[in-house]
Amino acid sequence: MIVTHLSDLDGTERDIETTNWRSRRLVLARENVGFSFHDTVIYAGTESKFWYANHIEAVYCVGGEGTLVNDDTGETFEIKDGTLYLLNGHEHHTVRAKTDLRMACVFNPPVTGREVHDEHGVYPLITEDENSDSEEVSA
Ligand code: 9YT
Repeated sequence: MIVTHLSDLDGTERDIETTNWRSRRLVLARENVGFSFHDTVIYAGTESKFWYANHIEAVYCVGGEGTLVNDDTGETFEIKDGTLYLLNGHEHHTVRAKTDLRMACVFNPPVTGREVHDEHGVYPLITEDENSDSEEVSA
């Protein structure tokens, strides 16, 4: 069993901040449980484009207000406390945060923590491999 608190992650390599968001990764691939689990805050007033070509992601809003656009279809959705979106089709999407949006995010396959969004907003597929440092498959 692993017990942790969000504040334990502050300033560690599990705490990632960009101009638009901060994400603390409570569960990563190294825990070897088949998913990663993140507490992400998307900052008020920002617009972020994402595309997870290699991952399925569930995003559950637990605070704040914003909008989500499915850039593949043009559909727009309101995001507020209690909204879940499941990216089960690797959709290109845009998140606009009206206020700080607090999101609980689950990724399958799990994020390792070494991914960096490429120019398309894609995370490469990196798997934990006990025989090498990392295995990277481009998107
Ligand atoms: C809302 C959203 O897509 N969050 C993703 C998590 C964040 N980009 C991370 O931890 O890398």
